[in-house]
Amino acid sequence: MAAQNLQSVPAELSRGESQEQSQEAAQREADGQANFDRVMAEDSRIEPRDWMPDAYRKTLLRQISQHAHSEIIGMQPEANWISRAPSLKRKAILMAKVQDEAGHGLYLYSAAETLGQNRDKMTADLIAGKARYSSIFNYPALTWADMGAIGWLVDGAAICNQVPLCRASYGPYGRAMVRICKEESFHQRQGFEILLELSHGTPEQKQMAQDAVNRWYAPALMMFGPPDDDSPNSRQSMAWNIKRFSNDELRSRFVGMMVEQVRVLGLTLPDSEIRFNEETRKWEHGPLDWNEFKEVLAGRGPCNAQRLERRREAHDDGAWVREAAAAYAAKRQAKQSMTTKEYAA
Ligand code: BYC
Repeated sequence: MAAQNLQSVPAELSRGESQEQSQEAAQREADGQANFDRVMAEDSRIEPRDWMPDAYRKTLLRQISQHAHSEIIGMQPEANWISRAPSLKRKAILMAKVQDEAGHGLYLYSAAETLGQNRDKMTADLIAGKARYSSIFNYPALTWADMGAIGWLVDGAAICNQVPLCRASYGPYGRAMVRICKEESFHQRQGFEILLELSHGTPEQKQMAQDAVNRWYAPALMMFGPPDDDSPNSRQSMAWNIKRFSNDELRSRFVGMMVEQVRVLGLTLPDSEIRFNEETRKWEHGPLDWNEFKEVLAGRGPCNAQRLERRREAHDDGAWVREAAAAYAAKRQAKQSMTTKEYAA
């Protein structure tokens, strides 16, 4: 009997403790949820240490990692033109722009890390072809005018999509977007300026600019994502104040902006169905090939294989840098702990 009691007392105690712990955990979760609901209702911000629902964390990680990978893969079409830029000035500008994209990728990977995601894992997923990045970067940049069209249309679409993200409910993402948008705005102007110069150049140059606009227009419109009826994530992301506007709403605003700017360029948009609907007060555009979009997302776009192959090569080429950085960090840490020991002694 005594032996039985001896065994049962600690078991009961530990059951008691774990019940208490689980009650505390449940209370913490209820408080966390109440705080989260309040923040959403007040349109305020969630910070990394705040409690957040798992689904919110997952949605943010899905979007932020996709966005970070887009910036990194997005360096490729333009980097391919640095050595072929027509002047030293153009080379310097393009190089600075591509460097900015790398910076954007790094801010965004850092934002994803605050949600508990490991950066190496994100990179591993990307190079294994398991992660998404923007459809737009699976199209080829065929001529110098494509640098203009990418800057004007692709960065223009990016700004339209990303300015509302500066108010995203997750603090680190919103703050990263503020800086990114400032830089994107410079990028768009440099693209516009390339096209402006070409469109006022020789007839061949003007034609080259028009061809580039013709090729990038529809893929740029698809950057905003599938039509609202076919966008499974929009509603929840908008309820959580991550996305502020639907895909179609932003696409329509973008068309309205481009209609004005293309006139200044002296070029045209390859879409005869663009019109302003007086009733809805929205810009409308012609049909887009959503099958093509699905093919690109499935990895079967014109450049998907090439982009991933180049990213893998770059990762392998960078192995020595990662090894050197790790060795340097270990050396510094050893030196630091030695100093701490000496200090303690
Ligand atoms: N490409 O329910 P939906 C740049 C996916 S970088 C590929 O509407 P959501 C630049 C979507 O992820 C520009 N995938 O999703 C860089 C989802 O799949 P999962 C990058 C796309 O998240 C260098 C599924 O389709 N910008 O500007 O509510 C040089 C259903 O879609 C795309 C960003 O990443 C696409 N275009 O809305 C120059 C902005 N569209 O995840 C320039 C941040 C959709 O369920 N991201 N999908 O497997 C966003 O604003 C939103 O994530 C999206 C999609 C509007 C893109």
